[in-house]
Amino acid sequence: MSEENRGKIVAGALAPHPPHLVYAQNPPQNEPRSEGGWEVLRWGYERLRRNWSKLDYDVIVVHSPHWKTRCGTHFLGVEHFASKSVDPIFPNLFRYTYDLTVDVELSEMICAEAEAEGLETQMMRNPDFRVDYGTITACHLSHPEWNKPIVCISSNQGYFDFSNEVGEARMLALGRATARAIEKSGKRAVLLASCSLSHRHFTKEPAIPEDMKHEHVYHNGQYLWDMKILNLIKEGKCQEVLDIMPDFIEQAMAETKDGSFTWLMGALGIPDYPGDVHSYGSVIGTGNAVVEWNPAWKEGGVQ
Ligand code: 2X7
Ligand code: FE2
Repeated sequence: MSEENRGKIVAGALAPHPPHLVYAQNPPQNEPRSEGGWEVLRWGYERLRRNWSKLDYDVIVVHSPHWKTRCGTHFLGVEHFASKSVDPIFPNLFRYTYDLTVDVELSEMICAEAEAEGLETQMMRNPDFRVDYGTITACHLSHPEWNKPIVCISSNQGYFDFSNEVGEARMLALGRATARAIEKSGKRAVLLASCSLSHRHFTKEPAIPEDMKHEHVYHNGQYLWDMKILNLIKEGKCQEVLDIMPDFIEQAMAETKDGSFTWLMGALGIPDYPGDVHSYGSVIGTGNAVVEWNPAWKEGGVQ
């Protein structure tokens, strides 16, 4: 394959999925109506969308913590899904009618490369499968037009069944497999790691969920952990982030325990250039950041 026909990852993002962010936006697909809220995080997504509207890409590849699979990593393997997604914890905020297409060819290629890495895998062929809200929310917030196919990857339970170290090793392997498959496919892809950072959250919801006088950092230790991670990312030190990831997971109850972040790092070749932190904010006390990496920045830093 000639150099120009090679597929590539054109960008990647940490793309948190609290359903609150979609609720606050009032898109036509979501039934409940809101008065807004969580603007700073949503402005971060606005910046991401502005940047990505200038990129040429064919497909969105997303890894989600809310599609949990017991035995290995699964991939959506049906071309079209349309249904209503209702958040199990926040049905008052998220009842979203979705209609999406899947790039099954690329899904199968990533699945095959993941097997070559020694990972347990499976294609998900049930046409009535309900796509998880972590996938739908991150895709909606980064590309609400829904006019590009997606590839959706489940989170296997390696961190929970074995250890954080086993989980991390698997996710780096899955990331490498994703990058190889994209390269072989000849397609141009953007990647979404659909996850929050620190994840300790409120146990009581305010009467008006979008009443921002209630929204705040839950625990300063968790906040300091999030800042440690984000400052390393801003300095281009993602290997250092991975070095402390097992401790971060334990001490900040981080949602990175489902592997999305480390998968993204593996796919991007563990960036040694700065990621652009578009925004940080809490949602029911959890730490969330919208962060973008573009391999074209490798030489020039953040543009
Ligand atoms: O799934 C989530 C999350 N990760 C963080 C905050 C609020 C709700 O849902
Ligand atoms: Fe979540």
